[in-house]
Amino acid sequence: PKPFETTPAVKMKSYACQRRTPLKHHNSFLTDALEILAQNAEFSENEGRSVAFRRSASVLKALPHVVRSMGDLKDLPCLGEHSLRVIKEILEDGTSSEVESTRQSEQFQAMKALTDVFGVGVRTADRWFREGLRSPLDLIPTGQKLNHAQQAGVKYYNDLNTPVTKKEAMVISDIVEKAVKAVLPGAIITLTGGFRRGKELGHDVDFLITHPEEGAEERLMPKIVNWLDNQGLLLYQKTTRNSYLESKDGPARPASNMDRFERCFSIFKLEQLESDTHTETSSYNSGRAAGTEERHAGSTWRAVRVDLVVSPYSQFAFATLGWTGSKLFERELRRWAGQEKGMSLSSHALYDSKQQRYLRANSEEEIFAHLGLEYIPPSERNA
Ligand code: DGT
Ligand code: MG
Repeated sequence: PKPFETTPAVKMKSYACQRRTPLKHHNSFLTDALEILAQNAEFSENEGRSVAFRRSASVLKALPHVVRSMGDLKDLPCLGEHSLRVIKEILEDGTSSEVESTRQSEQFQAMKALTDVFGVGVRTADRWFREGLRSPLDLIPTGQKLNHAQQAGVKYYNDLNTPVTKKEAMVISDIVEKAVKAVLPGAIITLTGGFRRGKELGHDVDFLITHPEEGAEERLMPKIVNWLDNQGLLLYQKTTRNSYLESKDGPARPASNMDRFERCFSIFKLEQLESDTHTETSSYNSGRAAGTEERHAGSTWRAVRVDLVVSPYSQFAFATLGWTGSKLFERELRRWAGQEKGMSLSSHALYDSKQQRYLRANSEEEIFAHLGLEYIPPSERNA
């Protein structure tokens, strides 16, 4: 092939849920940059701008080749003027000045460090930033009022910002399996989130739990939590009850994309894997500026974020789809349902406004079919 020939245009669908997006792709040098701008927009609560950058990045992730010139982007959807400008700069100069100055700005770095604390959202981080705080370490001398989640977040800051490996996720799977089976025989446990999509590393481990007998899953979480706690496996947990039936705004139209399942945000105390204790333990705490938990070199455990969700069997397919991600893929599924199909999709149900009825599904495949979409397996939902 001639060296400067542009790659033949790829026919690309405009919704991420219409495309296959593998985990490993060819354009990280561009998508990392666009995602910095997306994150920065989130820090200033500019959601529209953030989603625009995320959609642009996602299109590049779905490309089967490296982008080498602007010509390679011809006919691609979702690439706005701003994203194109950034891409052009990177293709020509190797970096984008806007991305680099964002990355290096005091505000961006502080917002990143503060929102990296478990339990701290953008609003809180922004308030702290305006009060002069720059890192979790600043929280202690200023005597900020912290809720229980944030206290745990500060205490285990280093561990919780050390990516969870697939191996660790598997160990936690075994523990959760054991806990759930002990309190409700016959229950079904599914690993969801990034690990279901094939990621090697994650920020947490997500599980969905159900039981084939509808109703058997009610009030299950406190029992699971009790079992785990009695084994000394929990450093923190907050359980919220199922509020789906009580909600006034109708099942498929929750107030936000937050769902209403019985849910437990937790921090597990995970015994270090034999092979990791010698080689990796010290790296958890060394060389990191922030973090407040002094841990001795011989420490044999570490803190890991685990999310548990309990779903009734009749909603399990929707919950599985809703909890597998990626976040952008989920958002695009809901947008597709609403804008293209006149339907409303949540992690609980799918409502067809034209037919004025809920559409049932026993599998993710059936949900894609209801939505008129080709089935995309979890490993290709990395939008
Ligand atoms: P990571 O960062 O490695 O944990 O990556 P993910 O993709 O596992 O992200 P995570 O754990 O934040 O969330 C897993 C998926 O679950 C995410 O793609 C969307 C969904 N999800 C997270 N929180 C909620 C929620 O409150 N409600 C609903 N409906 N879905 C949620
Ligand atoms: Mg996750």
